[in-house]
Amino acid sequence: MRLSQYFLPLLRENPSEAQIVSHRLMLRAGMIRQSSAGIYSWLPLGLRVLKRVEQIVREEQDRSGAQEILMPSKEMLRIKDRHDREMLYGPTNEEQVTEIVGASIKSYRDLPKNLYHIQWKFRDEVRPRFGVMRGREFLMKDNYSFDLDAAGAKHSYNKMFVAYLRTFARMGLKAIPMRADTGPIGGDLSHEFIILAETGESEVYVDRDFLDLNFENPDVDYDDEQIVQTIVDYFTSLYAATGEIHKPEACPVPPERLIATRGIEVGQTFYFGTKYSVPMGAVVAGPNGEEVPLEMGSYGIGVSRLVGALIEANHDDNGIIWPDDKCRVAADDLYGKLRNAGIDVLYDDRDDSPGAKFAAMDLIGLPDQLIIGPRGLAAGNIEWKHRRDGARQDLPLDTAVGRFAA
Ligand code: 5CA
Repeated sequence: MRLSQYFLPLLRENPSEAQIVSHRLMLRAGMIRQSSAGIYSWLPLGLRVLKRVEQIVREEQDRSGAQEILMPSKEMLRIKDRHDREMLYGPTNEEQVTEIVGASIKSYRDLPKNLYHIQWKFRDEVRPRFGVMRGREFLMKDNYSFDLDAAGAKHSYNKMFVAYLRTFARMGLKAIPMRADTGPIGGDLSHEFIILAETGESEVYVDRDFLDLNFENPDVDYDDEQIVQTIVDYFTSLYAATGEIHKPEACPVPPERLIATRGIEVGQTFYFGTKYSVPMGAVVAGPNGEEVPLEMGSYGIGVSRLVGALIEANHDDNGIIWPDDKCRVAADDLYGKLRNAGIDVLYDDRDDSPGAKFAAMDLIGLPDQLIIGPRGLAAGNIEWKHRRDGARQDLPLDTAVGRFAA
């Protein structure tokens, strides 16, 4: 696309209504335009980003075994009935999906099931603010798991927990799962996935050691209950709680190890058992023919909020810096292959600028430098630089190992 033809209404000035950096940059970069309080139009650049975020969310849902559906969008809509009485649509789709599954699934043999949809929600928030972070209209992925018993429901919960870790890790975000209040949705087990950020709306308390955990994409066989449970245990072994449930007197972490800060909630998981299925009569025939109410959980991700959260985590004074992990994946892979081929490699995997890395490598003087950058990589190439004469040449990535394994 030629920029001369692209609809990209950039703003020169900082819009006065935008208090946080993501809101400012989304308006200035022509990604969104406000329509009314907490409601935005998504312009070409913003929509492109939103769709990519949505696609990552979708791929990880599908990978975990959840199946996509689409339910109607009217939620938290205050309407007046014919007698002028206030009416309120349910705030999420718990009831609707329980009705669908309850009416369609009759036997325990058809379980478990996990259905998700990605749909615009409307919530008449008291204080919409911070752009897409707290909107009145926002894009949410919500899904609902149905199991025969509590053990099955726990496995479904754990699978979603891991799918969330994978989803956020793929976006380069460190979203910490924290014990959370279940709020109006109810139930006894809930986690909020929260990215630490001073501008976040949630108050959080986290064991400092959490920051050292490895959040890289866990590779997982979702059917293996033990592996899934192990990953959940690893990420719940350290203390992390939201302000609503944190009690200083009951906190197991000594004060010097406890970080009190703020964060952006990008997802939440709930296990609520039979809270909806019993009153709605959503039952299946169990193995002995008896009626068993469905065990349920629900799980949400703020897809449009994630666009703001990504910018909060990836910007500098000049603007947005979209995360790009292609180079790191290629570099990790090449490093592994070179080592396997018995080649002695020093891999500069530090979070530094390219200039700083080139300078350090010249300083220490290793004879060959392999440089992986986004442009070359797109053409399948890396750059090979000789330290002695400074000569550089492109090398097809797939020939690199053979070239050095002489
Ligand atoms: N039914 C459950 C999960 S399916 C539910 O509604 N959960 S929720 O209320 O926690 O919302 C899920 C996610 O949507 C939140 O974690 C948050 O990331 C996002 N979200 C909630 N309210 C807003 C809002 N007003 N603006 C933008 N994103 C929001």
